[in-house]
Amino acid sequence: MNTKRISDKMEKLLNTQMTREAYQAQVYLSYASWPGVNSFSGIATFLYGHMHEEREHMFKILKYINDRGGSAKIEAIDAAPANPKDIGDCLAKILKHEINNSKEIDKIVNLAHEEKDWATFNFGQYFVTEQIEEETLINGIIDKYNLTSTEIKGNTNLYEMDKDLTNASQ
Ligand code: OFO
Repeated sequence: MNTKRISDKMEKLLNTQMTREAYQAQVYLSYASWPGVNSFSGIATFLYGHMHEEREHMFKILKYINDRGGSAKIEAIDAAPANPKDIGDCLAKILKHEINNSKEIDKIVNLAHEEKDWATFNFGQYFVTEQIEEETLINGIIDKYNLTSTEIKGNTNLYEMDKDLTNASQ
């Protein structure tokens, strides 16, 4: 019996987002490995944590598609971008990835609203909230980074910030 409870269009959009979450994880993985080999182990730990979070998002969407009678398709993931120039560039690029991702999440919520697919609309709210948290978190870290790297000469404060991030919330 066909028990599919999402439209074909929604199934396609969710599948695209599932692969995008896998890509987000690739971005964090690559950006975490880079400070890791450059002695910023706190920043690396923080970014590895986010890599795991993005993978959980990917799995959450996979499960939702299948639970609604659709079919999750595992597709190729784009390669992670090139290494950033420095920590500031790394953080700025992460924020940009998150903002772009938020726009993609909005497409799901918009379509769900248009189709009166309230189950997916409700499902999408988790990601809307998550994106608000992530953008705010990264923005806050960028503010700290700007303070530490421009207000005081030398890397003492950058070192302190790196230690801070080891225990920062994900
Ligand atoms: Fe940036 O968290 Fe996934 O969606």
